[in-house]
Amino acid sequence: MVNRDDLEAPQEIQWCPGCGNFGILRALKDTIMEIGEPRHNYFIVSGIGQSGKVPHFINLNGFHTLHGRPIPIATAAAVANPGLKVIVHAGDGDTFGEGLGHMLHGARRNVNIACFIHNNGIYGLTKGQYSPTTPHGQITKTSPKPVGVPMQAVNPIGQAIIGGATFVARGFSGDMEQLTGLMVKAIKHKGFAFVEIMQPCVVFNKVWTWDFFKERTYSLDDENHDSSDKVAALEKSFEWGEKIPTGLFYKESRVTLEHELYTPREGSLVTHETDRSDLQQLIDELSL
Ligand SMILES: Cc1ncc(C[n+]2csc(CCOP(=O)(O)OP(=O)(O)O)c2C)c(N)n1
Ligand code: SF4
Repeated sequence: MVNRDDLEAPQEIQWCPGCGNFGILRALKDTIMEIGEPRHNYFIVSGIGQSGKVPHFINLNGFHTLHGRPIPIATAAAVANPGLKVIVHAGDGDTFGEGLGHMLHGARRNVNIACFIHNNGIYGLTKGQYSPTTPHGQITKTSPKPVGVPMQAVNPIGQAIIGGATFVARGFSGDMEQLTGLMVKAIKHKGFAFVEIMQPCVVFNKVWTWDFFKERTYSLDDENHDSSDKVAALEKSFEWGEKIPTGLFYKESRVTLEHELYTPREGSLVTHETDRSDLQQLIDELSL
């Protein structure tokens, strides 16, 4: 049993008033309380960005690593200790810019981690440069005038499906109930779970406002979408404009990386006994 006070961290929250990150943090806390497992079972990994501050603002084990690199760190933790619930919080720049290769390899490995991607369509921390998910033609601080962003955006849901993620969903930081439900399912899922979370950056992205998402988002549940149909899920990933689908796009069951590595061998790294004399021998050899 975990309550809200247990999750309060001493650090002062340093996001702008109105930022979508508040909703994501709130949903994460609700998720941890709903799952109800002890706090030491969780490990939160983040990269650099506004999203990267999450481990500082929740009282759980955390690791704030380099920009683009949370998924490799999370992979190592999940493989070394399959008993942990490993969660990644990363931005759209973090995940689809420098981190895109890591995201795709994490997905094809089906490592047992839940990735919560804060997609505000902009680089927030570094003050408003266009990101890999900023739509073509949008005017930003760094897009050439008057054309705006001169290239097409990454399709996060499509990338996750093609990459091999076994749980692929989209939430919105303004719909707590749906987002919390998706986070609970993603953490409980055995394998690479990817949740794209649409998040307004009220300072640097004047297009993706709260109203923009409220007017456009609808739940795939309302359409009886078949989340076991990969091709239908991929087709849905291209729907973006007047209507933006949210909810579970795709789910399948596939053996995880940890299971591939440890079967039929016994135990994971965390359960291995370390023989200090072997270690000393190695140190002696290397220090010759
Ligand atoms: C290796 C490396 N490359 C680039 C940067 C500079 N940098 C810091 S945050 C950031 C982008 C942040 O945008 P995003 O990941 O979308 O997160 P947000 O702040 O919007 O949540 C960049 C490019 C860095 N710190 N380290
Ligand atoms: S700059 Fe944008 S993403 Fe960063 S805290 Fe402010 S509103 Fe949030």
